[in-house]
Amino acid sequence: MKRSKRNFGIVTSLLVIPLILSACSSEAVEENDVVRADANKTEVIGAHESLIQEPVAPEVERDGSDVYIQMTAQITDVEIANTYNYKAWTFNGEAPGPVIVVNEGDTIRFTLENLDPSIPHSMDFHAVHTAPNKGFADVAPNEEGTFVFPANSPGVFMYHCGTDPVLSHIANGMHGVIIVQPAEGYPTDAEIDQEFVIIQNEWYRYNDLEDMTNGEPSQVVFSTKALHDGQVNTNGTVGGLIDRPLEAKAGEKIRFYVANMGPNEYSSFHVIGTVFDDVYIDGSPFNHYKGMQTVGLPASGGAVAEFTLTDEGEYKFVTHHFNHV
Ligand SMILES: [Cu+2]
Repeated sequence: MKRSKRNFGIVTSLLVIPLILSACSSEAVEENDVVRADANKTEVIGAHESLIQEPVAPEVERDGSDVYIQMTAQITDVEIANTYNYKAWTFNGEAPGPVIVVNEGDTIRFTLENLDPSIPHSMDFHAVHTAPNKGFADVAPNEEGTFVFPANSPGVFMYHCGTDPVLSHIANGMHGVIIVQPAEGYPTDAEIDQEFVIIQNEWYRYNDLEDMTNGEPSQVVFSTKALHDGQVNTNGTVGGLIDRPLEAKAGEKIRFYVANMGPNEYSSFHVIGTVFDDVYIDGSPFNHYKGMQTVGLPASGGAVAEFTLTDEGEYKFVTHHFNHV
């Protein structure tokens, strides 16, 4: 596999794009119940070998402050780069998984349906308080598990599969964002004209825990998840937003719900050609900062980042760790 990395986005008078390019090829050879795609320990679990499970949309239904959320763990090919499909371990067939939005004070009644025929998966919501051995417990293949959590902390949170080895489950694609909207809103709500979800994650050599642990990411990518009807929804694909840049008008105030899935890299999130007027670290209204050039996002970190593009044009966003750009 050839490794190359580029990671930045573009904003126009219209808005943003992230991208990365890389090339990769794999050639599968069966070995016991594992398929080794090359000498670099690229391992497809035998039961996953020819498995492409059609993405199943999440179900979210509200009954008062009870929110019933049904999601799937499933195996799906995700295009990481042109001609390079990664047999991702996913939530609902997307990597990153679909964005989930609830309100502060809601009770999340969550069901995980594990469609993977071979290994257990689970759900770890960073937005909740629970005993992980109970609330984030493994769900066996072809079974489902139901868990109940209060969502009492507003913010932009990561969710991910917490099944051992967690690094493999996250790096193979099982991560996403849950937004808990603050009960009293953000002080800048009335100023916002457009809002988008932006997620950074990195990819490694296929299902190679050694590479995930000690290697360098082969791709560092941005994606966007549809927050409103008609918005673009992408996977963590190199250049995924280049062909379909996010759009806004010059002078509009833009809000990004931005999060870094890692699993390993820090993100120094920066939009070239502007300054973040208002930032809420981890999306908490209490963590209100002004005038930030770059928003630091540790692995699993999130933020609400707001800015205005005064001049018409194309604006890129990057992680300012330029070895990844
Ligand atoms: Cu998993």
